[in-house]
Amino acid sequence: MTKTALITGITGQDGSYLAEFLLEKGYMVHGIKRRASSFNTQRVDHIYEDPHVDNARFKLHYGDLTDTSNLTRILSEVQPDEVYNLGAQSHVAVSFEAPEYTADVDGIGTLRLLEAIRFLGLDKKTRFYQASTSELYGLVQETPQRETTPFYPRSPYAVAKLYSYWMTVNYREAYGLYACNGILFNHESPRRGETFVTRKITRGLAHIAQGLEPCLYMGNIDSLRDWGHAKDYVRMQWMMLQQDQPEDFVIATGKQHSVRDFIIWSAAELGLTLEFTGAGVDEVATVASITGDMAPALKVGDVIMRIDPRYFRPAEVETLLGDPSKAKQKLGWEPRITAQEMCAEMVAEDLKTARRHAFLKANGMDVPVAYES
Ligand code: NDP
Ligand code: GDR
Repeated sequence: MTKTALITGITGQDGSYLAEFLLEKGYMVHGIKRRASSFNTQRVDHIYEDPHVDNARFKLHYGDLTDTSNLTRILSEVQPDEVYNLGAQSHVAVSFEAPEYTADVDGIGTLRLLEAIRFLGLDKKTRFYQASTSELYGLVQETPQRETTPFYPRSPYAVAKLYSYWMTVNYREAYGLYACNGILFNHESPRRGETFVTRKITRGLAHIAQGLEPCLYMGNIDSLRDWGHAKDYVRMQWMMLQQDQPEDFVIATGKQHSVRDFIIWSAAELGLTLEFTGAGVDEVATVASITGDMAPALKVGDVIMRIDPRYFRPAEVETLLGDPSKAKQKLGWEPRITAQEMCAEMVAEDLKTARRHAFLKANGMDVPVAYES
């Protein structure tokens, strides 16, 4: 029998990969998209199906995690077997700028969904996945971080997600709902939002190499993260809802790298080696050597990265490293793509776009301008 899934955040990085994955498994996939003044479905346009065609298996509904009646109506119409709550104001730095909105969407939004499932009597039918995060560990209390490591959130985003984590546990314990938290460490891809650090680097360096931008401005480049590929991580989101009993899992690679490493890898993909000089806010990265033809706009000695304290956070999460052994033992899950392979894929995609833009610019045509990141 065809299963039905409802995905909040379907227009985001994970939502788009998860929708592809579930369609391949034969699911009917419903997603919630926000009303915006311009198109915001680029990541799922390739799987869009004309709703006028019989047996379309992909359907989008207008909605918002801040709107209880909207969520309740959609759940009532869709009657999903599985709900994946991926929707969120997901940018940690932005959560310091908009803490109340972040709490409403990332915290109370989860409660609205859980309560609607209960209110509609779907609690025996519907399984619920909550997009929890390694940001819950914040000021880390134990390394590596596992399911039992105490939480210490360090941002309005993480505090809102902590509320959702416990609400998910509470609905499982109080009402017997099949509800799970995936505590996911950072995961990236060519579809990663342009203002998260990995994509900012791959896109920025590809632009600089093609002469479209002068320099990358970064925050704390000594920050350490456990980076995986979003494709590997959405597979695990689905696996968590296929077990006999609902449980929470850490999803990570178990390997840690610095933001600086990611800059060095990305530069290497473009044929560049870098020299880092100076310290603190005065640190810069200079081109030390160039091979190949991927960076025609650069010469040895060019400064391609500077520090801008604007990108420092009021409270930083300095280091995260996950222990995915529970996921491996109980579900047989292991990441297939390494952080360096992922970096190469991201640079290759961003270079393609940058080359296209450089060609347009060279021929007197408009190209999208670089924007705030
Ligand atoms: P994205 O930022 O790429 O996607 C977020 C999605 O949420 C988008 O579809 C966005 O819509 C939607 N959204 C934002 N606000 C609302 C709202 N008020 N109502 C309904 N939908 C909304 O995030 P990712 O795909 O990277 O992450 C998915 C989830 O996993 C998020 O909850 C994130 O916090 C969490 N997470 C992510 C990790 C990562 O490393 N990627 C790690 C751990 C957890 P729109 O496209 O219109 O902006
Ligand atoms: P994070 O991801 O905060 O871990 O949250 P992000 O890529 O934004 O930052 C990672 C680290 O890089 C440092 N950094 C910078 N970050 C950004 N965005 N821009 C910069 O210029 C910059 N310079 C240095 C940051 O300070 C940080 O230490 C992501 C999101 O996807 C969350 O939704 C998710 O829950 C967590 O990952 C796990």
